[in-house]
Amino acid sequence: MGVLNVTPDSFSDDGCFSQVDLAIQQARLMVEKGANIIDVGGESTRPKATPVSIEEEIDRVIPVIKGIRAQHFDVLISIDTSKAAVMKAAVEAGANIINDVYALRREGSLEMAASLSVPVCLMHMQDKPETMQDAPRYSNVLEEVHEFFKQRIKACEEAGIPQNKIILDPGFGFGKTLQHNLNLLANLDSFNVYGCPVLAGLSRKSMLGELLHKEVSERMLGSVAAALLAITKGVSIVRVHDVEETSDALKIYNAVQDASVRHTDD
Ligand code: 8Y7
Repeated sequence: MGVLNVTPDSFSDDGCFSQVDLAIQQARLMVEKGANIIDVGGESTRPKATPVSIEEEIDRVIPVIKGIRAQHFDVLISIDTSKAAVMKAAVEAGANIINDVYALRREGSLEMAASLSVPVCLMHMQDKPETMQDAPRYSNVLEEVHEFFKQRIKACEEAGIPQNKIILDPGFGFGKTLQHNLNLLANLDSFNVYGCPVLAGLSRKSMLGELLHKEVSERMLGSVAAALLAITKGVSIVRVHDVEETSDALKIYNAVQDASVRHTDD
């Protein structure tokens, strides 16, 4: 899953291409480099980020989703939003998956996702983006994330979203300290018990910065290593910025996996 941020500052507009054209160009590049899903987001979920209105978010993401669809790329589109109205507009414009960092806990989103009948990614987050990194606390982060998944799967099923349409994500960096994140990463394989695909988003995150003492722009190799580690623990989807580099790592991994299931040289 390649990240496509369509916030006003995410593309340098040189005057020749519109923001929408640049975003579509970026999507094309990610598909060519091996992305199977493009995650389109119009609102930053970074700590301290200011929320945007429904109208503004729709104005940002819908032209990009329609544009990607018009190019007939062989790719799924996920819409990164927690707002019911944005989910509806995005799916009507051609999005295939809802990626909600609030795991359908905001007003009307559970019912909306059920009525749209597309797969949903339920991400764990403690608190909300504005304050989640102030003082994250758990008695046992792993148990609490499991408990959260059980509750959200149940809520989804009661709303008419079957388990086979659910993707689970422990939400690295969302209301978690470095130790919480490492504990979750070390035990990522424990989330495979639900029979749902697991998604991991580790790309360029501050936990990598803390471990490597590197700025965002210098975290590519760490991100690839973290993505590969997540894959070895059974995740089905990795959400990344560096599609080409991650795709190289996955090709090596897949070749070795294929060889190990064949057991012979021919
Ligand atoms: C994640 C995410 C972000 C993640 C899922 C960033 C939108 C922060 N991170 N969605 N979104 N999982 N499912 O650093 O980890 O990319 S935004």
